[in-house]
Amino acid sequence: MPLDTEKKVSVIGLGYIGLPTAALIARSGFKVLGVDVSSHVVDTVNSGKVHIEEVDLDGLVQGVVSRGNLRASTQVEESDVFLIAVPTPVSEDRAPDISYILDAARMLSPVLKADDVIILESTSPVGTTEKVRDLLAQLRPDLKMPGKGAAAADVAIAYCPERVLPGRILVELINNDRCIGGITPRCARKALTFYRQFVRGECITTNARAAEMTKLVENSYRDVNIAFANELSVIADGLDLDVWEVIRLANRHPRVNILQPGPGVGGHCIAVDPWFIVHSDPENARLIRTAREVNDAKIDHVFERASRMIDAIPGAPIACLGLAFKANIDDFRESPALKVASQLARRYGNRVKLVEPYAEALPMEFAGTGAELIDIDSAIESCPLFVVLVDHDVFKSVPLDERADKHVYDTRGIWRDQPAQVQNTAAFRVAV
Ligand code: SAJ
Repeated sequence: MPLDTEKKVSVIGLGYIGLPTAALIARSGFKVLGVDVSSHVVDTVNSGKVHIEEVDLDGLVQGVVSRGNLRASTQVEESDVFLIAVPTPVSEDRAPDISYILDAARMLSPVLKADDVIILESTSPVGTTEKVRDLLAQLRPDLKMPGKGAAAADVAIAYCPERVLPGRILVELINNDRCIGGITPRCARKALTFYRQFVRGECITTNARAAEMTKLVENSYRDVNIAFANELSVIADGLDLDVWEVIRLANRHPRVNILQPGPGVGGHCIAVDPWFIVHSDPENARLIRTAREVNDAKIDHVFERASRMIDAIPGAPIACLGLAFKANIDDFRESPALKVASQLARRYGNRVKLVEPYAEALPMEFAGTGAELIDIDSAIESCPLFVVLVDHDVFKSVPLDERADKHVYDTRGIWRDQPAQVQNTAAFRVAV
């Protein structure tokens, strides 16, 4: 199919999803306007730079900005396709907050015209795309909205969740299958035509509500499965078993595939999205809620267990390895490692040394604690106690002879060759 690159695309929200998406669409030849409320983000993008760390994103943005295919603004302009990729946080009481999505709809409504396509990509509770449609119907009574009355609609509205893994965003944006839910089948077809121009994965159409739920289900599925691994690890701690060994052996069964335990579940997706389902049906979402609770409780378990190791060796400096929510990225959102390390810093003050190759300065959670950021070599030189919180490659590559005498609590199972007498196990606790 020839590219319809005469069309102008506006991407509202230039975050972890919006910016890579905008840059990829621009690389396909479309003229793309990235819209963000932050003038810092807008200025950064217009200068060909990026404000987030993601593999290969800097070169891509630099290229499309210099060719004039991507520019950024705080103001939305007339376009043919509007793609909304703004955050949907949960509030204190675990209710989803769709106000940024509705703000984006309000922002684009004055420039909306017949034949435009509006696509929501933000993770959303079921029914949000219809709410966007209802808001636009209210703001633009001159345009016929889809699913309202029998007449053909003037604009198309669809929901198409992103599914990309941080660290692999650009590859997965192109290659992953997409699920495209239209308010009507015609909306889905229009959105499909757009995605086919830059997505290589299969694009499957459905209705908007099913697509919204699909996204939430994917992340809840993973949360439930990680909760199983985390629950096993707490049980294994009590029984003084090596949980990684047990999982490795159990996974030899042809129909068993247990995930890996860690200090908890972080990131802005898996630790958040299941609450959207719980909120929409609290009575029936029992397993999904419990999984969230199990994964959150793992953070407290790790903190308590690390404290027991630290209390056994009074006064010794403690190296906490990693603050990011997972390996090899600079994203600290909802990070269990950051939560454990900051609690340790509040309890043990300047004894706590943080090693995080992806941080230039300590996050504000450590303000006033006396904890400091050091590199891995200084930690090996100066710290007898280690709490491994993130499985960054640089930590994995520390050879045994450099850490054989360290007391280690390894929440990620990357240093399983550590001598038993210095691992934070029941045997260690008896020895000290
Ligand atoms: N984790 C474990 N054990 C595991 C796997 C992960 O403890 O075996 C932890 C990680 O350390 C991290 C958290 O879970 O703290 C989440 O990491 P992740 O790599 O599983 O996922 P995210 O949050 O980076 O990305 C997820 C992906 N969803 C699924 O795999 C179903 C991604 O495809 C989504 O696009 C993304 O959420 C999103 O934006 O929703």
